[in-house]
Amino acid sequence: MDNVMREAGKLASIPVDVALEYEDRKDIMMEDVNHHLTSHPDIGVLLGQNPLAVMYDNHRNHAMFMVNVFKLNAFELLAKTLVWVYRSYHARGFSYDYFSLELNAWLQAAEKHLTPSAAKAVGEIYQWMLDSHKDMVVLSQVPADPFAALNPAFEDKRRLFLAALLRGDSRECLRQGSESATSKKSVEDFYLQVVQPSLYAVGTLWETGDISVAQEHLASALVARVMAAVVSPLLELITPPRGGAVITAAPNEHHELGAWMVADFFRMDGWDVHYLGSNTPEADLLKFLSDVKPFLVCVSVAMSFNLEKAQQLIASMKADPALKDIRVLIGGYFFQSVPDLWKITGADGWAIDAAAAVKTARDWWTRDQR
Ligand code: B12
Repeated sequence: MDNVMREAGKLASIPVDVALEYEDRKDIMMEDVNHHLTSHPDIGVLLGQNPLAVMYDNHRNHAMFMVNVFKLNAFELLAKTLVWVYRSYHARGFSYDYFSLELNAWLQAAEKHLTPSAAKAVGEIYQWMLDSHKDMVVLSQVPADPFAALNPAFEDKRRLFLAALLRGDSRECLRQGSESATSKKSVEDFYLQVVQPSLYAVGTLWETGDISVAQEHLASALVARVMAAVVSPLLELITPPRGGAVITAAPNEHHELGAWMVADFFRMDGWDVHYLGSNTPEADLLKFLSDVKPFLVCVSVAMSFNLEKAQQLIASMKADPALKDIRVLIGGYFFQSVPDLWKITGADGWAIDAAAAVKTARDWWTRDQR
């Protein structure tokens, strides 16, 4: 993976006007790609007998994702995501040959529908993806271990909690929560050593086709119940000696548990927390920030296609004299695997998890109080 990431890091930047041209022409290019693949004589085998709608959906996501990649020149993110695409679609029956055919079809569509200079710039990225095909096949077969590099003392708890989530056993999840989360320190460990890795494991199982979206929904709903029923009551009595913190998922972002966990860590650290949950629209968030005037805002992004939304939000804040001094901390799952990606969002800082988020915020706060 290191090699592929290095090569991705060397790809030539895409000029802004080329990224905008790709965005403008993406639908017509997608029609060509859909047509090209639908008329392939072996399409049934290529898609592993999945309905065509699944492929169309993939092409729509691909176009949206590539707009982000080109606008942000986020080629390491592209490399990581390509491995994920190969793994998750192959697990659902797509053949590896489908990916080469699809990427070739995008290359041809770019040549047909973009101006020659834009087609050349974009074409170089597609050609790199095509050249990386064999690496992608190999890398996507390397099994991910979401429990690696964690404190072994919590190994049993993790396995039991994950098993209960997968069985949909709410009683057992609540029982484990009540037993594990009894004080500030134990909540921190329960969140970071048990709940978060269990959810990552749920994601990996979905990615490899071992569980359905319904089971993923069930698991996240159970976690939300445990957090609300067991942890929240422990946090209510902490008086805020520090500043205000608005914590939200980015516009269009539907993953909320990471932001929620961050919010709970801030509560335990004595901040005056306003937790807004998922998918807060930009205009409403800006208005809320100017009403509340917090010391900082935490923005959570889990899906790469929401990166640009977060970037726009932060740009709007920085352009507004009333909001420009509010510190912006950004985080979320995929920032963990692409070093420095957070910098393209324009945020003031990034943190890998809820504990690190609080530490960064506290450093900023302490420095400002001097
Ligand atoms: C639960 C879940 C869902 C739930 C979310 C429910 C909810 N109420 O939040 C639902 C079902 C809605 C969902 C939907 C989808 N999901 Co989903 N989901 C997950 C899952 C399994 C867990 C997410 C989670 O809660 N993690 C636990 C939290 C605690 O971890 P965290 O978010 O990383 O947060 C920590 C840090 O990142 C950090 N942090 C987070 N935010 C912030 C903010 C700041 C400021 C800071 C400093 C730090 C910080 O601190 C947190 C605590 O330590 C992940 C797997 C994963 N690896 O995370 C997939 C995952 C994120 N989903 C994925 C996908 C593909 C999807 C879907 C497209 C399809 C699907 N699987 O259903 C849709 C997209 C929906 C959409 N339009 O946005 C992929 C994304 C892959 C990629 N390449 O981008 C993942 C990684 C699964 C996988 N392995 O393939 N999902």
